[in-house]
Amino acid sequence: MPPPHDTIAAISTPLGEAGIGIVRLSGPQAESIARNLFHPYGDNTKALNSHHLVLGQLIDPAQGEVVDEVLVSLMQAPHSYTREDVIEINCHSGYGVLARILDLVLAHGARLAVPGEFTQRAFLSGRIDLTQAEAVLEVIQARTSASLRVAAQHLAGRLGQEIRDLKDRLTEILSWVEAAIDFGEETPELVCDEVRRELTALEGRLQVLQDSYTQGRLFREGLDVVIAGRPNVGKSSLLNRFLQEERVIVTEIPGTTRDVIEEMVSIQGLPVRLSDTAGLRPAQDRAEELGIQRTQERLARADLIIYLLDLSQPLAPEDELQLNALIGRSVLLVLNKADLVPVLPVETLRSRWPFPILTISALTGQGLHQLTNTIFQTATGNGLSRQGQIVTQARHRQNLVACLKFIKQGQTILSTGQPLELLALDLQEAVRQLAEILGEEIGDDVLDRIFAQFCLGK
Ligand SMILES: Nc1nc2c(ncn2[C@@H]2O[C@H](COP(=O)(O)OP(=O)(O)OP(=O)(O)O)[C@@H](O)[C@H]2O)c(=O)[nH]1
Ligand SMILES: [Mg+2]
Repeated sequence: MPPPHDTIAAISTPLGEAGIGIVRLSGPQAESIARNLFHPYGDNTKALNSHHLVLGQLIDPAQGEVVDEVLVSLMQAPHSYTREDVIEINCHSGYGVLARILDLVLAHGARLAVPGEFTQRAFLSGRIDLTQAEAVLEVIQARTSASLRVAAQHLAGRLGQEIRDLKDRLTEILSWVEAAIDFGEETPELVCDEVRRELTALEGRLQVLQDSYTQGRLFREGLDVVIAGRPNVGKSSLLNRFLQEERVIVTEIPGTTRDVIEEMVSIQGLPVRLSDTAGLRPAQDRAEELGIQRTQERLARADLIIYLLDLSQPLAPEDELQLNALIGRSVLLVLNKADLVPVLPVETLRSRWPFPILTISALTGQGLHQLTNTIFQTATGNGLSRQGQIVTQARHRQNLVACLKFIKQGQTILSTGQPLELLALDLQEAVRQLAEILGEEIGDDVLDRIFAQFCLGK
């Protein structure tokens, strides 16, 4: 793909009223466009040195009218985000100011960037690999400190480095196999043994990376937790407890919540999408029927279900039906209203359903700490891994799965004594899968799909 030669521009901060907004330009004309519009205060000769911030006025040359007082920085190629000349105009943030400055730079020769185009240029110029480009979006979207930590490691290129290591190792093994093919008949058994041993070691490392996606997905997308149960058991009260605010209406009237209410919370650094739902019972009108339908849809795709029971009430037939339907799913059976006199037969619950049982009071907060611990443990197994690289992107996982498949095929070829040419083909494919993760061999359609997820100005 040839490097782009036009100059792009976009508003890089959210459109709205705020202290600072930034219009960014990248490309060969960035500096000259800025020089046309920007009038530094004081000594002009020192203006726009690379990597310096300069204060002055942005003036519309057509009317000689001052648009805003701005700070402008020039980052000359190749020492910039895109490796092209980059200009950042720090103005005041407001719809009118930002739109006017953008219009002016467009009128002076820049083209409006498409979403993700700055980062795409950073990738195309070779400053970052594709895992790092994807990490930019991960950093922007990180909801908790733990998610951010993983994203920042990816941005720093740690995952890319690990993949490059694996790819180099695999390429070396491939070169042994190719050499053995060239030497023809006298293929030494020794080479095959060595190849087998090395491939097994690589399989182990690839498997660890592939498995890390179970956690990685959680960091990126969050854990989908649904609170369900009969009306009035305290589902909405529990959501409010988690959020520490009166987000949802709570009343003593059964059937208060009729829709799904979803909020993000951080549970020990884990991003959790927590949904309060309409209570499960035979619906009494059309709205409730639709609400209960939504509850069932949410239950079907939840990662974890908090099934709430009111321990001051006997078990209802609806509960039994629902709990039977949830066998095999990840469920916590949570008994609420621990501050009241218990009626619920806990031993019966324990003997009939395989779910962990916890007791809480959404009213007093009793047991909440243990509940959050259990949610965290259930989701992460042994807690969040702090060592090694974590794969967060489905795209990376797919390539890892394919890479492993080709290596396993290769091992079979070795152990069944088939021609080494076949092994070489599989290893070439395996290498190609890793190159795809890094973006070294990748179709434009895939690239477009990746960068289309970005916001404008990134
Ligand atoms: N004593 C006691 N009352 C509680 C507790 N949790 C909730 N309640 C009360 O139970 C009633 C129902 O609470 P909600 O949170 O609205 O229950 P819900 O499950 O969302 O009910 P629906 O929206 O109708 O399905 C309210 O009067 C709450 O104050 C608790 O731990 N102890
Ligand atoms: Mg409710």
